[in-house]
Amino acid sequence: MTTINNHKLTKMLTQINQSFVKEIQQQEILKSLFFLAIIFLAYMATFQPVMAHGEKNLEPYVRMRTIQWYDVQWSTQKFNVNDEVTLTGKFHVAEDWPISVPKPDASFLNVSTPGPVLIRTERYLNGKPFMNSVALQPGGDYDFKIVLKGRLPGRYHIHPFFNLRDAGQVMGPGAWLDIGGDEADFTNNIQTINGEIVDMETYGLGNGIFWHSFWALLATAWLLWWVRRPLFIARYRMLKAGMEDELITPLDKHIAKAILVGVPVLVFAFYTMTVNQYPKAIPLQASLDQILPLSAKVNAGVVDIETLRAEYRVPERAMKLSLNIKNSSDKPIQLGEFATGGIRFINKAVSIPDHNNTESVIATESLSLDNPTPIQPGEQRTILITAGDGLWESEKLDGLINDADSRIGGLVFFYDSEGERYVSSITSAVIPKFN
Ligand SMILES: [Cu+2]
Repeated sequence: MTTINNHKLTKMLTQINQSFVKEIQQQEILKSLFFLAIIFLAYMATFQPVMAHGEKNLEPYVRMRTIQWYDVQWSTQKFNVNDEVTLTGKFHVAEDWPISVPKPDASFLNVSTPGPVLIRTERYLNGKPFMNSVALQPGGDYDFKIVLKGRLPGRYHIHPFFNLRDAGQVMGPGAWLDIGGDEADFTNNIQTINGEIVDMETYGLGNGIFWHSFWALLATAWLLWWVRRPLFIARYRMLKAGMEDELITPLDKHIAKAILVGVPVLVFAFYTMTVNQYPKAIPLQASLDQILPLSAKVNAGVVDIETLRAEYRVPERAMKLSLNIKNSSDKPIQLGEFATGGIRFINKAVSIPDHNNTESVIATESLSLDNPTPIQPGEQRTILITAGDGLWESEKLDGLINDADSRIGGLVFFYDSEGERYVSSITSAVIPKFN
């Protein structure tokens, strides 16, 4: 009797205990949900409208030592739906490509947009049209041209960028574009090689939806066929118990055979129908375009530059570069600009004919030279330049000193007495100075 009583008692106690534990658990869950909600609301309250889109997120050495953009220019920044706009620019592929970034042997030049607000109609690299990815040569200079057409009205911040395989996106300078007009007016008609005019906005849409849904339904049905039964643990136990033959029924086998034969037959049948209906078709291109860099660097052998020392002074937010410059041209030259990671440090003492209407971050009056007199033809001189501006911090380039790869890269622009420009790419390890 006592054992039964004890047993009953234990059971009762356990039940009480369990319901108590349950109540406490529920309370705990409610409490945590409440706190999560508070945290979420507090977080939401600190949100600002997002004005950037990740340009500053990439490590400074990737932004400074991979694709070095310059002269990026929009033909217009205010246009209407259906109007064409041209984006042109140049970039230098840094010689000192970071060791941790895969070499740019498959890179895709694109334009970042918030959704399909533009369509790209043409794209050129060094004057050659190209559709695919391209292999870039470190040390090479390239010029590009992209023709776009307005699609959705609005005001957008648009950047050219390079997608580097296995490395990510290197953003070029951005610009605000105002697209006016009416979305309904947008047309995107092209003529096929058969002379037929097709509307690219709707062409083949029904077909695409049908085939996607068809395969999705078939795949889901096959998945559900198996998922509706007891899954892993039950099946594992049956397998352990030597009942593996019962895991797959004869009906399963029949259906599997029907799919195995049916799907390839279906694909082949519809493929044949398509080929008969469209005998002249060009497959989607997936090759790698080979486009050589511009034949000779504009400044090859004319202005030689060597970086002797680079020092980043944290309190002053200033990069001090000691440069050894040899002017082999026949005119005096002056250093007018230092550009890195999307920032342009301008020496206001030099008048610069500008080829840039993107609002790449420009620090005017931020570049000073210890010896501003022009470098004479044949002269070799070591000068100390200081690029000092809060932009090092606000553009998050000063994170360089915390990188495992604390090397800087950038472009130095020289101008001779007749306004001719010489571009040099520099690179150096950076020594941080904290006081
Ligand atoms: Cu932007």
